[in-house]
This record gives sequence, structure tokens and C-alpha cells, in this order.
Amino acid sequence: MGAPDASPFVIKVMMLLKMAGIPYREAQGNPLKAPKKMLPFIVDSGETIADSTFIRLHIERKYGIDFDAGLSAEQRGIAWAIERMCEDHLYFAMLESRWLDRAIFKQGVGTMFKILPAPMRPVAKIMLRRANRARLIGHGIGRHTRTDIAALALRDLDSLAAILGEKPYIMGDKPCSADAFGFGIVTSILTPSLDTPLRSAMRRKPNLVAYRDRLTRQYFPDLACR
Ligand SMILES: N[C@@H](CCC(=O)N[C@@H](CS)C(=O)NCC(=O)O)C(=O)O
Repeated sequence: MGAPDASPFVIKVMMLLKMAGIPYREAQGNPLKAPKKMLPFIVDSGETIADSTFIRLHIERKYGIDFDAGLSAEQRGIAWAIERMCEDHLYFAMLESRWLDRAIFKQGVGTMFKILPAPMRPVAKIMLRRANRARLIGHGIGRHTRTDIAALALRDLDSLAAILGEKPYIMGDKPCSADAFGFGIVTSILTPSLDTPLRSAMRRKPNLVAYRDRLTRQYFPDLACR
């Protein structure tokens, strides 16, 4: 859909591997067959690691990488808090619009069911939309109206834009752990094919758009920025 992957968590792991300089091969994943019934997971020399943050910890431990090298303890805490805001709050606002807003679903994730045989698609769509509704209710954000969810997400966008400011990366002159999902969520929300209110709001943040363009050129040079 114009981003390196449809899932910001998959993009996060691609970014972490690129930042660590570890070559990898991508494979089409099926959440139903994934260890935690979610993507991403990786297989590293026969060892399976599921969940983007556990993958980060695995890379740090096994390959002796410190994604936050050069940051103070306070800055590491801030980087973690920014990542949590994006993963555990802003992501869910995006999930709500992608899956539950019918028009946006049709333009976006609804088009990804072509990998299934045609007769299975309608049932799969209903099941996955139901599963995501349940996930959003379980999270809590799905209990609010769409307008209220947008208001909460806008606070996240304002915060992220203010924290980034004119810096090239979230925590300064060097990319760190927070940039992996930071880039993942910014590029996902700016996905050209999805005309969401969240995307319109982010397009009004020139520093976030420039951040997406800059990191796309740096890490995914094959993808043309739109
Ligand atoms: N905490 C997980 C979240 C991953 C996640 O939410 N993955 C979504 C795709 S963006 C997924 O696989 N959803 C399938 C489902 O909910 O059934 C991580 O960091 O990897």
C-alpha cells in the first residue's frame, strides 16, 4: 500500500535488522500460523522469535547490538516511552480506522484478501474485522466514538511532531530503537492509498512527512516517496 509493509510492526523489525546490519530474507506470513497468532516473527538459525520487541531483545543479546548506544539512561527511558505511545496507543487508533471504517477498509486492508480463493474472501473479511473489533474493545480505545479516538490520536501526532522537532531522528542525530516503530507508524499512517483523517492530520506536520521521506530514502531506497 505504498509503505515497506502493510504492518508497522513488520516495518519495525525490517528497520531493526537494517540498523543492525543483519541481512534477512522476507517471507509471506500468516498470523493464524504464527507462534503468537500475530506478525511479525523471525526464524534465526532455527530459533523462532515472535513479537517485534522480543525480536529487538534477541538482536541486542545475540548480536551485541545496542540500538540506543550513546543515549543516557533518561534518554533511553524517553525513547521507550515514545515507542510505547506509538505502539500501544497511536497504532490502535490507526487499526480502528483501517479495519472498522468501511470506506477505508475497502480502499486499504480490504484489498489484501486477493491472496485467498475468491469464495473464502467474504467470510475471512467478516472474521478479521470482528477479531480486530474485539481487539480494540479489549484494548479499551474501541469503546470510544470515532471522533474521540481521533482526538486522542491527534494528541499523539502533536506529541510526536513536537518531540521530533527539527532533529533528523526522534532522539537526535542518530537513529535509535524508537525510530524503528516511529518510522513504521509514520509511513503507515501516510500511506497514499488511505485517505484517513489521521493521514490528513499527519500531512499537516511537515517534519513528520520529511522524516518519512528521509528514512525511506535511507532504509528503503527502492521505494519511491509519494
Ligand atoms: N506486540 C506485537 C503486535 C503485532 C501486531 O499487532 N501484529 C498485527 C499486524 S500489524 C497482527 O498480526 N494482527 C493479526 C491479528 O490480530 O490477528 C508486536 O510487537 O509484534
